[in-house]
Amino acid sequence: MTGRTDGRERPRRVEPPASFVETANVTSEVREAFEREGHEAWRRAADLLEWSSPHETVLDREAESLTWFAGGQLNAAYNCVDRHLAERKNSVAIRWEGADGETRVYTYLDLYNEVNAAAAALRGLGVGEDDVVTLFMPGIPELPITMLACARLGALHNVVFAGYSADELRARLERTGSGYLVTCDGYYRRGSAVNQKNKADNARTSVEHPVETVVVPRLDDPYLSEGQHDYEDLVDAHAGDRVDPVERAAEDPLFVTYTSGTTGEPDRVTHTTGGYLSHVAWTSHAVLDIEPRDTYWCAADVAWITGHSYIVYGPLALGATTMLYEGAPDDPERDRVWELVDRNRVDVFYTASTAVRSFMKHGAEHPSAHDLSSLRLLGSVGEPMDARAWEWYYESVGGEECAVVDTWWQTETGGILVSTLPGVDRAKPGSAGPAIPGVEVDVVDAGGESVARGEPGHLAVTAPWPGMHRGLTEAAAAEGEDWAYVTSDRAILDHEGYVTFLGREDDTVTVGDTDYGPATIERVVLEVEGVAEAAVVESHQEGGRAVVYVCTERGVEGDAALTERIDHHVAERLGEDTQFARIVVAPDLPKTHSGKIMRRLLSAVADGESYGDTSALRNPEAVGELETVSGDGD
Ligand code: 6R9
Repeated sequence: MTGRTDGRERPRRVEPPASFVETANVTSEVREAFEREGHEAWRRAADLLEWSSPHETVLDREAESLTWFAGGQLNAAYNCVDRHLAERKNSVAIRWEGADGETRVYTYLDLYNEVNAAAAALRGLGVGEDDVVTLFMPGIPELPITMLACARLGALHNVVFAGYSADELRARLERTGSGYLVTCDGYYRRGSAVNQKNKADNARTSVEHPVETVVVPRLDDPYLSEGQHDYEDLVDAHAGDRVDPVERAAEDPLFVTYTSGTTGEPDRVTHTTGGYLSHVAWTSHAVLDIEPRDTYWCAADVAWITGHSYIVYGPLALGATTMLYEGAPDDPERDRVWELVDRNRVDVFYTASTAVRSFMKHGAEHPSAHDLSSLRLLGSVGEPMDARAWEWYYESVGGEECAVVDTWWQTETGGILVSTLPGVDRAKPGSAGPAIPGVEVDVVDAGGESVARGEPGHLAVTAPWPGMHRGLTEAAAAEGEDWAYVTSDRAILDHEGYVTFLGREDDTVTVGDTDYGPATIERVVLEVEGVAEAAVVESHQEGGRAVVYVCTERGVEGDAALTERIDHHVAERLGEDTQFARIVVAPDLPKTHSGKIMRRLLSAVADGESYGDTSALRNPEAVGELETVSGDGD
């Protein structure tokens, strides 16, 4: 394999495929325009939408808080649905694949009817502008439909990951003062029906305020508790109703959500209607290169910000077909994802980098067994992507003919901020890329001063962008012109302005006298042939030394020879004093619903401590397997 970067050679650069460049949505002209026009250039993002009143300013720095597109009025559901009816009413808006093999297709006209009926039903229950409606469902069509129904009413949705416990749901109902809950009786996961309503009931009855509850019947034997409403009955009763989209000011909130919280307490984040929607439509267009005729699949959980921005709002704002998948990527077979790409002729595919590494673990024979020639662009998000996973994605999935983008952003940023422009910039596998046009980044030390290029520090975003969340626009105002949003991500900026991410500050691992971002060490471990996934954590029991968890590629033994190879390679690359306390070979690593490795849980397992509730995990079964493996190693 080419392109291994070991820090000594010049990293490999990959030009965008010629066929991609020919049709790419944006060219280098866009970067030049942003350089020339400054923040005024962001009007291009707003221009992708239809506004009922146009904005007066692009960015108002004088206002009490930074204001994007002030004076503009719009409705997000109108932009994602109604305005496409004239030209695309019979085009598919949502193509749904259920975990049990059921499929459903919604044209833009179907979606218009469903969203109107759901909005009428919610309004009938009392939902009005600025009310918070909590949605507690997996990836079933009723989830994007009710999100859009809320947006139509100017109500804020608060989507809670379906796997969360009753307690997590209760906390979110309470913290948002949400008086409405739309949930389901249950859903299918890995061949079994999972009950959802008991959790919802437990949460609902333990909050102080009343919670009007609607239940989507997903299983065969729906049942309701007293006073609850059946979603289908409600929507049927409102079939054919029309609800005027409520005009919202650009700065009015669109929804609330919570940060991923793999380490600390999750924070509440509120996104705006105009800035957020412009930002996600623009980045769907410029970075993910989505065109209205595309079938686009973002294989992520809708409850994650990635699902909000790039399953629902971005692609629908552009009038594309967005795929929604309820099940697990390897269920019932390991080639499930590729079978779906093949059968649905997916043009653009976007998923978590940790998912790419688990596909790599399962082996290239799975993608090669399918016709993936419809693919044009492959995207990755959620955790740093190492060069080997990048190359695997590019070769084994993309057949070296797709653009590959590694996109960095956060719940707080609303949409993508760092990524190559796929038809313009060369990719450097292992590095996410430069800031997108209009976004400025720097790497700073603990005191906020810029560090030298090539040195690690914190990533700071040094100019405002439209998708910034509400709290950020307010906090930033106090700082005046020189404000910067310093993230808790460790990163290195190279001389071409490309950013390499090293992991979160809170996951730092100390080895010898050096503090490493976990990704620095994990990248080196992932260079070892046969290692597909890796996570490095600090162990208190081992005197603060690092423990590394690895998963091997299919057919590779996790034996002493492998651990020796890892030790040897790490010592060679990072120095002889970089010794791990233990190397644990595991079948799978615990990941959150946003695909992030739960390093906190891994360090608890390493120390034999209790790790509490695992409901925040997408694969809770991985924990039991880990304990057995770690136990064996002691
Ligand atoms: C979209 C999303 C945000 C954190 C972020 C960073 C990590 C996301 C990344 C990445 C390296 C990438 N992250 N994308 N790290 N390269 N391409 O993931 O939002 O769930 O809020 O997480 O994810 O650490 O700070 P969120």
